[in-house]
Amino acid sequence: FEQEATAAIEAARNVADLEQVRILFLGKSKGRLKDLQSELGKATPAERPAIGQAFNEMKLRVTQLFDTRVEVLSRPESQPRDFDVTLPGNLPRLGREHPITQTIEEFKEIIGRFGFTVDDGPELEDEYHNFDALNIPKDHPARDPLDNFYLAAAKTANGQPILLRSQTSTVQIRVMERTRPPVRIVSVGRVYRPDEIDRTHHQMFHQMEGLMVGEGVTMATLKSVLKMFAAAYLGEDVEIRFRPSFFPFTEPSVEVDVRWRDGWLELGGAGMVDPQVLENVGYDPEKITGFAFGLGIARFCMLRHGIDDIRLFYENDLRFLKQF
Ligand code: FA5
Repeated sequence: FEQEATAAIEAARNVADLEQVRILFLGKSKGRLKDLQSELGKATPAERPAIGQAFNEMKLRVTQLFDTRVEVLSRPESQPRDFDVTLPGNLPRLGREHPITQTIEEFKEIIGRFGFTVDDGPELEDEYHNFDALNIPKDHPARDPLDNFYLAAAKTANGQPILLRSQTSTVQIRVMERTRPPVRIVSVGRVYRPDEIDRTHHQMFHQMEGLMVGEGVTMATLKSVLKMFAAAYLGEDVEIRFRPSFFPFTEPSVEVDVRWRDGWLELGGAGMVDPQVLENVGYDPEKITGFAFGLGIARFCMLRHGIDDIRLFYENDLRFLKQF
């Protein structure tokens, strides 16, 4: 019995097999040990003590071996594997940064080389920072509720309307309010306009605002900074041009175009900070001058990668995003 029980216990490969062995050999009602025990009754009274002792010792060895095997086969490393460890694994699919985010990071890096640091302002703005301080008159069409996302229910503590900022130029004001010249910053972020959506327009888009204020800052400084910036991003042979334009917060004002394939593409607006704006933030326009620019981020990214529809950036189709 002992030999057979020992062999069966050692042959069991898992806890379930072992349980079958237990029922067969050690089972309380029908197990073979039970049968053996009843055989003991046939021994003569003189034989009984020795046989009984031998039986008990044997029973102890078998049950101890059984307990040890149960413990070993219950360990995690002994559990059966239901997969083939030799098969190649499935690599987790890695995400990546959105192309707009990649462009923003690259912009910050490039413009940083020209000594510009990165600053920030809120996306929810009051009318003062979005319009008044930027010299945009009360009756200017840019303030039209149909051209802006005003919040219907909220006002500032002093009763001003609040809107989703329509341009990053708001950050010019916020930065100048809290710092003294010289200033050399950029700010990149989302702006919102209820424009008609088409291949080059969306209702939420990204702008990079630049502001440089100090002694002796001129249009020539502006043009060389923009030219160096565009060349670093789009390539050395890039051409840019200024077209006369108008913004209430710059004088003179220009539109910045870049030459692309057969034509010119508008990248943003720029100009010399209007003396009135400098006064609004407590700077002395007699002593210092400054330039500012506001560029559409997606336009650059579209140029470089030959993307013809701005909507692709905001639809988040993975087949598009995976290409960057
Ligand atoms: C402005 O927003 C001015 N704040 C720019 C500026 C800054 C001028 C500093 C002077 C000094 P404008 O509305 O033209 O200007 O927008 C600037 C750029 O943002 C555009 O050239 C274009 O590249 C981008 N843009 C404008 N509207 C949209 C839109 N709906 N979707 C995507 N990009 C847009």
